[in-house]
Amino acid sequence: MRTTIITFLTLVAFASSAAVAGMLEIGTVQLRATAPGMGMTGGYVAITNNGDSDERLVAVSAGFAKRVELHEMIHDNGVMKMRERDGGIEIPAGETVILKPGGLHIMFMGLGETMVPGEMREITLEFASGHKATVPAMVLKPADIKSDGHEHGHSDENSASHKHKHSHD
Ligand SMILES: [Cu+2]
Repeated sequence: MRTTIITFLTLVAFASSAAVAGMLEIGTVQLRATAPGMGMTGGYVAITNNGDSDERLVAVSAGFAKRVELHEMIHDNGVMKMRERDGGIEIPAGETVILKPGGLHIMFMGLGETMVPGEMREITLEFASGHKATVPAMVLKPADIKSDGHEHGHSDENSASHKHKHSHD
C-alpha cells in the first residue's frame, strides 16, 4: 500500500511540472541522485520552442548548488569528456532540445545537500530573450532517468522501480 501511495504522489508531481515561459515549454526536470558527500550532479530536461524565433538557454541557478554550468560532451582522443558549452544551449524555433545523460546537460556544482531519490527541488532557467522560469525538479536514481525527455508512458516500469528504496551509488 505504501508503494502505491508513493507512486501516486510521484505522478502528481510529474503532471504539475510542465512549465511555460513565453513560447517555451519546459518538461520535467530530472536530477541525478547523489551519494552523501558528492559535490556535483547532472540535470536533464526537454525544452520545446513553440515560437517563431530561436531561443537560447543561457543560465541555470538553484538554491542547492553554488554554481551551475551548461555542459556538452566531446570526444577527446577517444574518450568522452564534458565541458562547459560556450554561449549556452540553442533552442531553435519549432524544435525540441533534449538535455540527457551522455549529451547536453546541466551541471550542478558545490552541492550543499544530498540528492535523495523521490525528493523535489526547484531550479531557475534563464533564456537569452529574458524569459525566466522556475520549475520543479525531481531527484531520480540514474537508472530511472529517461533520456527521451518524456517521463510518462512507462508507468509499470516506474512503479516497479519505486519499490526499491536503496541506491547503488
Ligand atoms: Cu557536466
